[in-house]
Amino acid sequence: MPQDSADFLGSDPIEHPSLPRRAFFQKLAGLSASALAAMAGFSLTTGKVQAQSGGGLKPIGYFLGIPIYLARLQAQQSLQKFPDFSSVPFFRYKALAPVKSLGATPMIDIPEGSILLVEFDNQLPIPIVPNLEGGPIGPVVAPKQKDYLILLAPKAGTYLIGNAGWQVASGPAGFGAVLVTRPKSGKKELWSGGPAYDKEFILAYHDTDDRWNRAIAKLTLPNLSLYEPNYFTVNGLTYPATAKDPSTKVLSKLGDRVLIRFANFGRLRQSIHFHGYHADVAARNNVPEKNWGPKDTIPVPSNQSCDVIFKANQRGKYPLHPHFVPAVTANGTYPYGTLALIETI
Ligand SMILES: [Cu+2]
Repeated sequence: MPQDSADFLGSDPIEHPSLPRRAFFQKLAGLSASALAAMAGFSLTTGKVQAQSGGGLKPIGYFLGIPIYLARLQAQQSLQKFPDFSSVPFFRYKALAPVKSLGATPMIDIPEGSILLVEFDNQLPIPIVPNLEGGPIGPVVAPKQKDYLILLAPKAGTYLIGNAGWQVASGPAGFGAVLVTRPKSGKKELWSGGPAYDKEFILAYHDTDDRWNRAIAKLTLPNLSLYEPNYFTVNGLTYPATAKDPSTKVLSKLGDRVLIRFANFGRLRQSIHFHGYHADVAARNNVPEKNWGPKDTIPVPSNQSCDVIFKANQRGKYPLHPHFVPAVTANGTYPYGTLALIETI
């Protein structure tokens, strides 16, 4: 590894704002995976995970009555072709079955309050430090090694799993997995007693300066003082693929209450604009919004989530896109990028 990349790649994990449960998280994260496995009376290597009809995970064991879930992700490099005929290297978490993949973005779906072990199989030539934004930071996972991020699933909501080890370059590089925790009520509501919905979508945004990714692919340090993103993806996809993929085509029936969980892994703050409908913000970064009111543009800060609900009160096809022109282009060519479609039938 070149010497000049040492600071960037081997740097200490960044500090994150606290969650109320952070103290508990860290206590739990302090246990090794094998210690936790021993206490729970099962072996991680023989623990079986089976797919559920809903695509969720099944518990692999229990600890003091609390269900334990295992989700497996692999960190790998890929080369993505864009409609401007360029190919850009990305460094992403890939979902390993039965973890679902929304486009290229893994989605872990478990009940709130459960114990989650996320296994990271690092196939990259450089270490990663997986983390939950605002929550625990996992171990350093060396190249070609596996290790676990262990956490207590926070209250029902939408959370971001990133790579604290690469600091500001992590999102642009492509890292990101969404953690959705479900309310104990078992109902289609954001949290127990919270806003209800009929259909649900998860849209995860990334912005990328391809010069950064090309530098990282050569194991060199990007010019961190200059960030001019020119590629933009939602669930790892770009328009027109976004208009066809079931994860990014917001398809519903007239009268449905449609929940969209926005997750922004990029460095830019996005302002996501609706055509055809107004949406209510239900929670910003899992903090319930007290003052509801119809909005056609929803700010989603970097490394945060925002849960919005709109009523599909008219039929038709309408664009849904960040209100930032470069974000609907591929290196300046329009219309690509994070342009997506809402269709109500
Ligand atoms: Cu528009």
